[in-house]
Amino acid sequence: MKTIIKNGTVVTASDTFKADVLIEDEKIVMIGTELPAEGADVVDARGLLVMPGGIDAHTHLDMPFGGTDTADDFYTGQRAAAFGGTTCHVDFALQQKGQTLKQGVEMWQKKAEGKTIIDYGFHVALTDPTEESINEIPSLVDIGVCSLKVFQAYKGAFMVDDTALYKAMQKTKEADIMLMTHSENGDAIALLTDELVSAGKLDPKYHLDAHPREIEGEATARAIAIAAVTGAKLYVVHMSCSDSIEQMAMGRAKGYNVMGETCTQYMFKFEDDMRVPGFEGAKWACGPPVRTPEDAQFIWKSLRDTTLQTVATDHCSFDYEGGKNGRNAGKELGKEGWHKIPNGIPGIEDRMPVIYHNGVNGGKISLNRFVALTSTNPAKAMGMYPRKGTISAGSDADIVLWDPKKKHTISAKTHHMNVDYNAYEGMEVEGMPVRTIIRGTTVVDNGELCVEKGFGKYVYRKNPQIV
Ligand code: DUC
Ligand code: ZN
Ligand code: ZN
Repeated sequence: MKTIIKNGTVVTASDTFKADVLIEDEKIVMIGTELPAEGADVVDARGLLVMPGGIDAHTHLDMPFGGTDTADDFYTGQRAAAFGGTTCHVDFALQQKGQTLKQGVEMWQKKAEGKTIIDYGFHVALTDPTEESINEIPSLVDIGVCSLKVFQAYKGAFMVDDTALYKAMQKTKEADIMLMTHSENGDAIALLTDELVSAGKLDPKYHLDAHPREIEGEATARAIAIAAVTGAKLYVVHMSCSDSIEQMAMGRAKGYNVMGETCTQYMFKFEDDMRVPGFEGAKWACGPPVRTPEDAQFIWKSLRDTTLQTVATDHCSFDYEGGKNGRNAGKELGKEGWHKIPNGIPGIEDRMPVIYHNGVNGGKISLNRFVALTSTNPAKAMGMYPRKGTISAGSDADIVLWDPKKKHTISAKTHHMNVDYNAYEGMEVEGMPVRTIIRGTTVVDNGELCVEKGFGKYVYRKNPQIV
């Protein structure tokens, strides 16, 4: 099967140029001007940008959490991703207590099986750091997993202590695996939570008081210090504020193997959104919490100056009013107290348009930087480059055709995510994907899903790079 994308403007993390792209079967085979079109399906991309498909390095689909399960499973989440121009994601498999890391991955493989629309990989979260589990880490590369997550928060659930973090880093260093941290001080959060709840402070806004910015900064500094001592590669997920990002800047200036991710919501949702009267603030409960408009500006600056190198979503969807009509329970669980709100914000579909519109159109980042942050850098960090994350001969033909003039108003009424609200409701964006291609096959074309469940393939990943 041959396809040629003609007359478009190819955009990579480094270059923007007019060229045709020839695809044979699943791969890009040639890029050039006036390429012969004989025997190929011709896609006319006049007026469109031809970019590598988005890669979301941080999602939670079909995950049990906070006394319920996420609203999106692999089908609805990946379908939404494809509509938003994302062609690949890496989801978090959780090790279950008493089980091996590999069993965690197997469990998540089963959740994905038969439901996939886009390509995907798994990180695995170390939640039961026994000697056997620590010793198992290097063998993860055999199953295509080159990233291990450690929670410094969620005491009593996922959190592990610094001994485990240190030992895990020694092992990831040995096996060339990326160690990822959720960096907040879980002991402090647990103490603050008890204090607030015992004092009857139960409204959603108290979630903010239990997750102060200083303890995100502290936990980030601790993870970076341990990475420096062990020499491990460290990727700090969902960095929300200047306190942690300044630590990242320092670590990188010292030449440590460390990098940071932020997520779309931290540039658009703020503490004041959680402080509104009533229960509405529960929509924005996530960990780390949303911060301030000043932090958002700091994040944009850090995305531009390369202190932060990826934008993911931490997509973790719970209905605002769940638990009825056969739907999973959602945010309403926290009506008894903010500490029972399942943490998470949806966004797998919106990341690319929202960052493009506000970042590129808004003059905050260049078009090439947009590609780097949303596709190329996540591919490198997660051991998928250059197979994914670029437009280059030999790469998978994962391509998004982007109409820079197409306008769209984001809304839960029209989104494809299986959740009853949208974090960017009413945002008018200019610049939308019009065709999403994965391994040479059109997956979404002008608002129509073109593949069956099961199309997406597992990606074996190796050799993650600090970008
Ligand atoms: N934070 C969230 O908001 N949801 C899922 C897990 C996490 O760390
Ligand atoms: Zn997290
Ligand atoms: Zn997460």
